[in-house]
Amino acid sequence: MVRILPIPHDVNSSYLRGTAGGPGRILAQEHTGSANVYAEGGRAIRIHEDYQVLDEIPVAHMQGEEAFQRIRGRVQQELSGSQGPLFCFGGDHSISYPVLTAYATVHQPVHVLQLDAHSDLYANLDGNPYSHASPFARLLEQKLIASLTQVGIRSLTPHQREQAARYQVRIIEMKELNQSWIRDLRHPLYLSLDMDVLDPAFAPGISHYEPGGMSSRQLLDIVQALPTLIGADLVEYNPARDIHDMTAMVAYRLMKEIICKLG
Ligand SMILES: [Mn+2]
Repeated sequence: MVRILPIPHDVNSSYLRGTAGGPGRILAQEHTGSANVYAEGGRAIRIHEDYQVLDEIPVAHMQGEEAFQRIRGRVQQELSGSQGPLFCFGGDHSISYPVLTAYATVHQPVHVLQLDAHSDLYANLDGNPYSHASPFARLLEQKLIASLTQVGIRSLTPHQREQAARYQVRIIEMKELNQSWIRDLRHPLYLSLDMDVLDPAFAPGISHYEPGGMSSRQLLDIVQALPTLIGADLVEYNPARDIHDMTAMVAYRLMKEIICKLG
């Protein structure tokens, strides 16, 4: 059974706070009466009835290494119980560092697919090595993931191109988007989905607006074409920037489709 783990943590965001309020707002969409519980493949995904929403990790106001230790420890604990796959909810993208560190500790370094407007490969940003712009630099330099494939990227700097070359990151930029990379993905596969991979027109409830992104349809097609996942996170939904919960509803739809891929 898939278990959902809220991680409301946004102190490592470089521009705006607010993503700590994301998990609660997305989960609430199931009970608004606006949509039914079915994924597009026909499967009913009753989050609160058929799956387990775990108690959130209390890291909303915790800083730095202390918060990451809490996240890493809790994810390790949940994974070692072998009670089924985890779906982690940010929070900002910094949480993927402690979450994937836990996967590497409990199982083995996993192959990661990152869907994102940004490569998040900065050695550090504004002097913060835990920045939400740096989780994948930390994971790669410590060899905590087996490989990284990034799709939808449209904000690369020369520094990030150097980092990508150094760590052999495969990048499919948004300007060259297709689906041929899907057949090259390796197992065990983990999905890290940053909501800003979507064009801001489709997902205004995010902190960083990068034009020229995916439509909701393009992203759903990609998720549905993926092989089975060992785990996933969904990050960077910022309810403070949303309009009538429209981005929360997109995230709710994506959560249902991703759960179908978690077995
Ligand atoms: Mn991003």
